[in-house]
Amino acid sequence: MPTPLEQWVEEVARLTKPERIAWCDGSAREQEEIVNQMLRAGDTLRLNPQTYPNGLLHRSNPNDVARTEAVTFICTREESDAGPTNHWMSPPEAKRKVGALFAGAMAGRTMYVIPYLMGPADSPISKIGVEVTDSAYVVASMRVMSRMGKAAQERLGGSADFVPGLHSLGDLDPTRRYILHFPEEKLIWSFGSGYGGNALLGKKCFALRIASWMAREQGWMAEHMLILGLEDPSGKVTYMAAAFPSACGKTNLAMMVSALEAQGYRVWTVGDDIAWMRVAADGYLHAINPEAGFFGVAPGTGATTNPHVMVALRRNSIFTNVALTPQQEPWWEGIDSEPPAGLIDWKGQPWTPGKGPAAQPNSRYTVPAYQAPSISPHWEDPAGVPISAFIFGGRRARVAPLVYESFHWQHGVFVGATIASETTAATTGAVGVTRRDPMAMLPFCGYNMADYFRHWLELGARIPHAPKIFHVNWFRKGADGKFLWPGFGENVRVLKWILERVEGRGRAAETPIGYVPTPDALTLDGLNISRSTIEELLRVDSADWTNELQETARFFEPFGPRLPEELLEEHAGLARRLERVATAKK
Ligand code: OXD
Ligand code: MN
Repeated sequence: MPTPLEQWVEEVARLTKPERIAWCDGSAREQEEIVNQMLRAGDTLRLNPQTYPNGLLHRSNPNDVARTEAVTFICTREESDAGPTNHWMSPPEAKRKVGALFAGAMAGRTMYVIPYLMGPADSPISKIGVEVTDSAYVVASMRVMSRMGKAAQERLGGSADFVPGLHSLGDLDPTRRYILHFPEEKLIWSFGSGYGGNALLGKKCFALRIASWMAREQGWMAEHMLILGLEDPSGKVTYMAAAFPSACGKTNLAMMVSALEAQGYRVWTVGDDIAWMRVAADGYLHAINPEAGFFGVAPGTGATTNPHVMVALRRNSIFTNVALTPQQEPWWEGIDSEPPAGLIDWKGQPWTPGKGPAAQPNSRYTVPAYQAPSISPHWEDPAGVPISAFIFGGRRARVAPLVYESFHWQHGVFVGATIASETTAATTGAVGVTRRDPMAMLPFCGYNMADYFRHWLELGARIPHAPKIFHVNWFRKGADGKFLWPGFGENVRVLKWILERVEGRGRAAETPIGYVPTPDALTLDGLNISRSTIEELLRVDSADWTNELQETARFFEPFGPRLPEELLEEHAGLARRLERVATAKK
């Protein structure tokens, strides 16, 4: 009697007609074969074995370098269950249309079957997925990003409890590219792209879109959040989870070298992109990182912005669409060295100044998490780590102060639901446009976001020790257009204030938007920053926020009556508080 997995694999083989089927066990021998396959295909090179042992450089098709939200669909029976922020296709139409593309798509190719585990091997919070793919690059990347092969296969046994994901590169024609999610049957179909966020199905497709649906059904949370531990001078570690839109520095924050290390404050990394969280018996929300690696944006990463990752990616790492030096080492803008003579750009062409960036702006490194010097000793703790604070943030040149704390959970959900950010290169489309990105989940919520807000509100009421909710903005600019805050390792000063607020200390002033630190509440010693800059960073401008209120109302409109009443209450509350301040000033 075939197992449910064997039956599904047979079914997709009948559809896609591969030349051979390879079941991945995650062994070293298999890895060698996969790498050889990639080298033979000509789109992958070995990096300098002395300085980057086991390092690979992969060059993707230039039309396939970022997530493609316009062709990412949630396929629910009812369109309203996908909601106004998702693209929707009916399941029968999706199966017909994209099924026709999958038909025979793997002819002449190997079909790899990758059983994988999202989360630590012994954690009850972990889940199993199986990706079937015709891309060797996907196999090599899944090996870094998940616990794949034997461990997952053994945990699955003959059970049907896995999320199937079918992936084919097809012919990489962007007009035949579809990233489909069927949350009602917990199924993923991805066709026509090899880009990480579209093709490594454990990541955005399973761990966020399908998992967010499961989390609502089963009473837990799947969030686009990094997880870090802040150690204080007594050695106590307080865990925080933070949501920022793509390419806003989550990886750098999670792996930060603290500017306050001499004072005993140190940051430990648990995860850099996704958190799965459940209420535990101790009354805290406990988080695991479902992933096993980091898939980070390379440009802008260097010894000053993220020294820990620069150490980590020296071995066993895959680089995608970065430039290559004559020493066969990876190079990108912001790596702390000038472009060397003889640089080869991400398309494999000789690079010369004036030719544009040598590395694609969304080029990536894929590195095993355990290699990070900052990795937390608890990163694979089956029970997860208890979360004391949620931090929302975005990239905002104006409006949002450096940090503020919400008044209570419901207000915090409003703060998360209304975050906005200037867009980056992580997805196709215009860069630098401000868009609302609730909880940084806009591209990743697998269902109607109004219901997602409801889930947040309801779950909060069930967490005896609910995390306090904060908002940060490292990107505020002054009148001269320059960033006011130095960012990176200095951000620990903000985390320290958050820790103090969690512990019921930390000075703050009440403003219409929440509690903002008083200028003397932040630990600023050793930092060359003027009092007026700090005041500007912490300023809450009533006119800006009144405008923000209008934009928020416009953003809420399409959700109609499905939007929880509580968010409208919070909106009205903010309006009232701004009004009161305006009246007092007159
Ligand atoms: C990512 C993203 O790659 O959010 O993590 O786009
Ligand atoms: Mn992300």
